[in-house]
Amino acid sequence: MTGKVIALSGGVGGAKLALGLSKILAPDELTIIANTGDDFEHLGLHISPDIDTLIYTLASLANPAQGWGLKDESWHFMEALKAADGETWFQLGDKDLVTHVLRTKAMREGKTLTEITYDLCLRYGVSHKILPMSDDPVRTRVITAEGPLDFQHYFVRERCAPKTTGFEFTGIKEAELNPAIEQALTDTDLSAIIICPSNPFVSVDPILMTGNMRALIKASGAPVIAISPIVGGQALKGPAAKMMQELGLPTNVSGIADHYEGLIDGLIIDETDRASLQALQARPFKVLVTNTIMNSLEDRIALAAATLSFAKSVQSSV
Ligand code: FO1
Repeated sequence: MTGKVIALSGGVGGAKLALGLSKILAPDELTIIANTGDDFEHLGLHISPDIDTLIYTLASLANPAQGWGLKDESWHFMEALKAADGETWFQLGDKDLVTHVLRTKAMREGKTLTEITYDLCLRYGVSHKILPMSDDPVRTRVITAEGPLDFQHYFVRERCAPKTTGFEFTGIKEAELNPAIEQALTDTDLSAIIICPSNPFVSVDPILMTGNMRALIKASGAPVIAISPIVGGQALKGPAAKMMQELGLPTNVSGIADHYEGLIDGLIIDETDRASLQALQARPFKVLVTNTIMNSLEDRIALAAATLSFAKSVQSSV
């Protein structure tokens, strides 16, 4: 692919595709935009789970079983915290803790999240650009039948059990889009915008809702390609399918198509959902059916390559 590529990503699922893209594209050809709505303050530390998942994944340091946190981790801090009757519902490994301590210290010294993310990328040897959607705080809250819950309280502490009735993104109206994102979106060499297979409601929407992100995407003229995070009516990871069901939306690829219609030029669905292809062909975007399940590194690279060539074919037919 010639030209530059932007990928919008949440945590684990999105990071898998971002890794595949990073194996094909040079550092100056790929910009990854990270959701920061999952960020929170915990035990006095600023935690940015999606940024860290992206850094650790691209550095090949992520815990392969969880997808988040570091591999070969030790848990002495959590054991000591438990013995001290501290809050242990959110697991912070000893090595991972260093990232949160460094970020929190740098924030207190007045550095922006963008600068801190750049420094962390250098520290972990990640040369592709990871940009937080904003340097201003945005906090996702899941509105549930039991009341609103901060995202990590809903996701980790309550294990996504409460019924979802909606979402709110505290600070989103005031948050300024990261200026480096605006620069990337107005680059005349931009050739594709990829929406990774992340949760559309709590990972991708906060990015799309920040500042003039949607208008900049439209104005860029670059093909926008989304990869469905729903395969065979199930989310590969996380609560996307449960949320769709509880919100009364179709829990399948057509629900994803509804969500992104008007924004995307192409949708990639898994082979499992091939039967949905005919119905989707009536939509105002192109559809590619391929394997989207990314178990191995080869799967991630193959989906990244298929996404880039699909973007190219979508662009040339516009
Ligand atoms: N996810 C969990 O399910 N349980 C945890 O205890 C947990 C700890 C954690 C610590 C650091 C970090 O960067 C991520 C962590 N995650 C944990 C993942 C995170 O909550 C979610 O994957 C994302 O917010 C959703 O994209």
